[in-house]
Amino acid sequence: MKGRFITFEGGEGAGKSTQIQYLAEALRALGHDVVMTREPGGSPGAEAVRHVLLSGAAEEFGVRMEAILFAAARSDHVEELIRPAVESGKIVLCDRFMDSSRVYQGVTGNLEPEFVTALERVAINGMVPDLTIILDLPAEVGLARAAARAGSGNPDRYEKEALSIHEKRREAFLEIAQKEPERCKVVDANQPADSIAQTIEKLAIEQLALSRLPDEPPREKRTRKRSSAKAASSDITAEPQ
Ligand code: Z5A
Repeated sequence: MKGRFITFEGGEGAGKSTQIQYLAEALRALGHDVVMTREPGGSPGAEAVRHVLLSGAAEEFGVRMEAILFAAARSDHVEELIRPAVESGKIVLCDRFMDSSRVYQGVTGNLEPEFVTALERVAINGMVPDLTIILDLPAEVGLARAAARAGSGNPDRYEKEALSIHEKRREAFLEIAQKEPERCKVVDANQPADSIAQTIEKLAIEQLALSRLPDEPPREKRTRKRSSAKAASSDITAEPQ
């Protein structure tokens, strides 16, 4: 069976990492094989690029350069980790993905939409999430959570930006959800973590059921079909000898 790909999006401190942990636990309890990952990063190549991006080392070269680096990291992550995991039947939970590029580099980075779309197409190479959870809360609440987080140290490249920019990102995520309501579900993140977790678990289970692949035909039927249609080579590849 093909697995599933679920992404979590939202502003800083929205609770993405916390909620991924909750959902992973819930899905594992149902017997699913779950992989948790994040962007930028998630594969060795992408993790190498992560530091360059979050330290601010690439900032002086401009947002176009940063966007290309995010896309390079995403391409490696997709091909090395996400696609193989989903194809082998696992459920991949990813902390940020393509919508973060649309919002951070596209909307608040002021990059032309055509450029962002072209990078996205190359980077994801068809790997569109089955479900995207958008954790929504006022930017100041998220920033306060991120600042209060134990051991968070200095704010990173993005955390240090003005509140108005963070609010613009919040609006941009909500706009994506409005345009793609099938894929994107907005969850109020200004609640206790365990009630948010319950909402997400329900959403994820519903969405997985909706997109469940049809059951494979019974084994004896497939065998009969193969022997009666020797000329059809695609049938032969359907089952190992
Ligand atoms: N970026 C980009 O520009 N373009 C891209 O394409 C991609 C990313 C992929 C990645 O940073 C940065 O890269 C990001 C955008 C940019 N900007 N920044 N900064 P990151 O990975 O270091 O950080 P993040 O993705 O923003 O996540 P975060 O700040 O670590 O937050 P979070 O994962 O959403 O939240 P959390 O760690 O689960 O929770 C934060 C704190 O709040 C923590 O102490 C929790 O215990 C607490 N918490 C969680 N839930 C609750 C509730 N419900 N109530 C109260 N407290 C809570």
